[in-house]
Amino acid sequence: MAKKQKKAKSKVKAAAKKSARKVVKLASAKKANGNGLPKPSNKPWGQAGKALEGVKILDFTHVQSGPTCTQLLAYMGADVIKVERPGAGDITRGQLRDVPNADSLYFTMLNGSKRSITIDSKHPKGMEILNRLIKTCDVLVENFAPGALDRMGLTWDYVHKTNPRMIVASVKGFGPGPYEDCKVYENVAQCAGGAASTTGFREGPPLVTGAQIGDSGTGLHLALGIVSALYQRNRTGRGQKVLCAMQDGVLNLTRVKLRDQQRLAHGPLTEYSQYSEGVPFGKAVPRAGNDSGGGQPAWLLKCKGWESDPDAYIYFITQAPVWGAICDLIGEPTWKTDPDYATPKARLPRLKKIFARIEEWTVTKTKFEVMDICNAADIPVGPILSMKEIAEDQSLRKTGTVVEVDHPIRGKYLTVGNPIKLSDSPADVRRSPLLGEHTDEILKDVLGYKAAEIAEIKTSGAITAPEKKEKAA
Ligand code: CAO
Repeated sequence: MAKKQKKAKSKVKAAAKKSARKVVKLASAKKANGNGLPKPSNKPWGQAGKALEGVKILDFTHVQSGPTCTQLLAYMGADVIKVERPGAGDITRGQLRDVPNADSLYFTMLNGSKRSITIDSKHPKGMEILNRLIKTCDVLVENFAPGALDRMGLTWDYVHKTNPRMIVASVKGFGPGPYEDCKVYENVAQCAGGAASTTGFREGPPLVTGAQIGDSGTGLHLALGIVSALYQRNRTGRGQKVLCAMQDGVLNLTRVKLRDQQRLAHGPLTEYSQYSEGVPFGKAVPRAGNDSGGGQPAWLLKCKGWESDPDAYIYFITQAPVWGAICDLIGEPTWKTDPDYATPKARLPRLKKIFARIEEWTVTKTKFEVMDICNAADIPVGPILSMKEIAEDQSLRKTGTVVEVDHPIRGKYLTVGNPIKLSDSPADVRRSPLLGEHTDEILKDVLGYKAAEIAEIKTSGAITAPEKKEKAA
């Protein structure tokens, strides 16, 4: 037994040495050519390996924020090993189920291109396996409630001592401060990050948005933190902690409203339709309905069919440089020279009237006709696309932004591929793993366990559901 452990230890050590050698290799390449880079590859584009090839992620994430991050890293070529609780797995496997007994779309659309291993982190043998993973992997990503990782025994000090190269990346609801111990879900972050108070209509209550800026938004921030830490590790040889608080992530995405909060001290926000309606501003940034949020006044306008189609709308931007083209299009050529309309400043108090007139024109056309006509004249507009239209959009399928994958239990489903396109690292979008689907291969190929050891692990209860533990006992 002791011999076996020694052997396993030396295997893990060898893997750690190998990754250390990589860093040394990079350092000597630096000496060789002065800029730290190898010679440019002459392999065809897309065949020189994936961007994050060789990076191993110990994925301790669940629900949405963390899984968004690790799915993106998997699309970029990292080997993402998702650790799940035996018998249960990520809670979203069973949430919002549409097909009985099949992993939900909630889970499958956030966990593609990953491998799944079941490990009970509260079982001594389970912790032994986790220790090997920590020694072997480059990044540990987690989004447990505050303190949960520490309660498992995986404190930063412990992980850093076990593998000084490991990057430990976390999503939490709040950063250090009065709310740091709180559990947080998407809409809590939208509310605390300033998005909800600035979304919706002035007369209505605060509104949360359908875009998951708290969860997926913070997951994207975390992914950037991780690749930056990996890059820095090439120089320093050591890992670091990466923390993204959901409140911070939402605020980052809502920064234009903090901009407006400061502008408010110097006078009314003239591009808000509230200004053109003569409604005074209060002390905080108000909700601005469908106002643009930028320097070019804009609004949502009805198109042909709006009476029966809830998505027959176009978003119309009255960009100043194309004001003349807009006037010609809507049949108001005199507005090009009329001092009440000719300049952006003159138009600001009249926006309501202007958009009403533009709508008289858009309502005679479908949103796609408005799109075609306006884009031909260089006028920026956006059709309100329903999810049905997006799901059926062939151009999104062609670019790999919407991808159909096949799942052994639920069959074919659509997922969102990699929205970030790398010309030399095309995304490899694969279906999500079944619970524990790769347990054996990870134990054997990644962690170097022998068949007899794997058999022992299986009966120990460290990787199986509690019912099976009872049977085995
Ligand atoms: N084996 C054994 N135990 C495991 C395990 C495993 N493989 N994986 C997880 N667990 C345990 C943890 O140890 C923890 O147990 P303790 O609380 O006893 O220490 C528990 O499962 C999970 O903890 P949790 O508190 O994270 O889960 P929750 O469902 O109660 O809370 C959430 C969920 C999302 C509110 C919370 O995780 C959180 O606030 N996360 C940070 C913010 C975040 O990412 N929110 C976005 C979620 S998506 O909307």
